[in-house]
Amino acid sequence: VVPRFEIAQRLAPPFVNNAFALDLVQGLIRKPKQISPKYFYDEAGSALFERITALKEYYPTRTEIGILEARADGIAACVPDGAVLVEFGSGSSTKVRLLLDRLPTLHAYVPVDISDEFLRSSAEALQADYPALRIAPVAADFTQPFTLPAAIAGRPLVGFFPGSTIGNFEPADAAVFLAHAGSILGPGASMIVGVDLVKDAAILNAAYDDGQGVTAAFNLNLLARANRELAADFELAAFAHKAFFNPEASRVEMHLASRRAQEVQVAGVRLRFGHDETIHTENSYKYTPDGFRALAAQAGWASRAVWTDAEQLFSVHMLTR
Ligand code: AVJ
Repeated sequence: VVPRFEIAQRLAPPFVNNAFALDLVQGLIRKPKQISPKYFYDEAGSALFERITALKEYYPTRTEIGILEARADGIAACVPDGAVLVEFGSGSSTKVRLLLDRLPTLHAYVPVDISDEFLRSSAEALQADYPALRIAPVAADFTQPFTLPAAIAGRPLVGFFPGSTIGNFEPADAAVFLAHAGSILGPGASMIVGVDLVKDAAILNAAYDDGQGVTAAFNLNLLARANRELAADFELAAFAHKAFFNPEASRVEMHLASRRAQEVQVAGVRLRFGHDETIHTENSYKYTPDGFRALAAQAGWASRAVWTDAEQLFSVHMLTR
């Protein structure tokens, strides 16, 4: 791995402090080439992800919503009166509404999100629909230490981490994140985590390579974003979307494969791609109920309950510590 300061020296002046430029060039110099999936989510990428969640092949979103609805009583029974719900990476605060509807005694909701602007507008929209709810947004990177609002001190805390976002972490990093969430929430806390399940490869492959090509566009948007933001000259038609379940690693992998040998400029740096050379853009880990319980146990959490749908596509875990 080439050190970051050496990468920075190679970037054109406007990009020396640009984290996306640094991470992308650093990742494209490596073998195999790679980049963090966090860069998928600019405005265009977030809109494409919204379209993915509505695809017939992409079962996770609707299945998790179905579990949260069908198991609302069981979930509510695990949340003490007067508790505070803390959502890690709250985005538009859509799924939490399913919980809020069933938790009338909740003291407050703390959405934590890196985008300050998005956080404010989502909190405002939520407040309009839940006028009696205390909403205390925290603008922070939820993977880093942050402080909860002082006003909620002494309240029982319940974390919420839906969407199988946990699947984007390497398993060891997922355990580190769960331990970090545990130290922020403190002893006696609970945590509700949505986790995609290991299943038949055909179902997984279709979910990440849909017939309409929306997931392909989502993957390729990484290159389009580099063209927009980093003065890059990726020819999108010269890269192919690849997505497949890797059963040994228990993860769906997404890659972008160079359709021919080519050279590309990114932030003033020339990069070479071989024919069929790939950029590894995402891992989406899948767990069995027991496998996730064991991971949570490593991070100091005990399993109180796990709910799944009838087809065993998705799971929602209730953890306590
Ligand atoms: C938002 C990380 C849960 O892994 O299923 C969807 C992202 N990637 N289609 C997932 C994604 C391709 C999604 N997560």
